[in-house]
Amino acid sequence: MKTVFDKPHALTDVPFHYCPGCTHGIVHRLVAEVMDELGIEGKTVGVASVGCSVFSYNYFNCDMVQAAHGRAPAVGTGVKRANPDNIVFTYQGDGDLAAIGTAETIHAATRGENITIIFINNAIYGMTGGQMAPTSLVGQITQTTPYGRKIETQGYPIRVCEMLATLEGPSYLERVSVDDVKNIKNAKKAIKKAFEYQIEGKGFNLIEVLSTCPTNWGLSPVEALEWLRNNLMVHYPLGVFKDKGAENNE
Ligand SMILES: Cc1ncc(C[n+]2csc(CCOP(=O)(O)OP(=O)(O)O)c2C)c(N)n1
Ligand code: SF4
Repeated sequence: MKTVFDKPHALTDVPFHYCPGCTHGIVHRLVAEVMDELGIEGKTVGVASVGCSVFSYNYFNCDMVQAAHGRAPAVGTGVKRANPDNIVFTYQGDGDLAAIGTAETIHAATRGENITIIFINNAIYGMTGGQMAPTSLVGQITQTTPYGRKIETQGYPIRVCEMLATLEGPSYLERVSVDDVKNIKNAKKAIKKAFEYQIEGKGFNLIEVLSTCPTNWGLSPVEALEWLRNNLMVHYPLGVFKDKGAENNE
């Protein structure tokens, strides 16, 4: 019988540990499909971060290293500089990238390091049980904001792509979502373009993926997708925030 749907080669056979309805798995698949299509599995090094996706080192078939919390862009920088022929990506949550790892993110971006960052924005700390993240929305109830995030005490949510777009270093910044088929297809296009930019030596690129955490949002998988659409996407508009490749072609 003809196989019409299979696992990408760049994913191992280890079953994902993610909760039902969590979109980490979709993003893993997209990254793996892109590796397959670009034929780069053998020279790709992924940097796993701290958070629910820490076990991504068990799921991707390429070489993987695991960075201390927030340090993935610094580790990725070292791997890429030591072996410029490797294709290097980090895979980080919002707690990892935009809280403890803010400095590493901003400095790798401003240096224009030729690495790809896959940034999972689910507006919460998933692994540790649902504390507020820098990207949690105003009013969002979390374990550490039981009455909702308040501007007076917790400040405003950080829009990472918009913030990094003020720097000259990044070559490509795009925010995507994986809430429906159309957006999943767009997300894959963006991830592929990011890897292609790295292969072409264009420098730092980051794809922010709006994602679900049904477990810590306290919602069913379907409700979580609706919450993402009706809330996350409103505060975090999808789109390209920087594309030096496109600018150069104008
Ligand atoms: C230095 C250090 N501080 C704190 C922790 C605890 N910790 C583990 S995961 C995590 C947050 C992860 O949240 P996020 O990056 O949003 O990823 P998610 O789990 O939502 O995918 C924290 C604070 C740690 N492991 N190491
Ligand atoms: S806790 Fe949230 S982010 Fe972590 S696996 Fe479960 S749904 Fe996904």
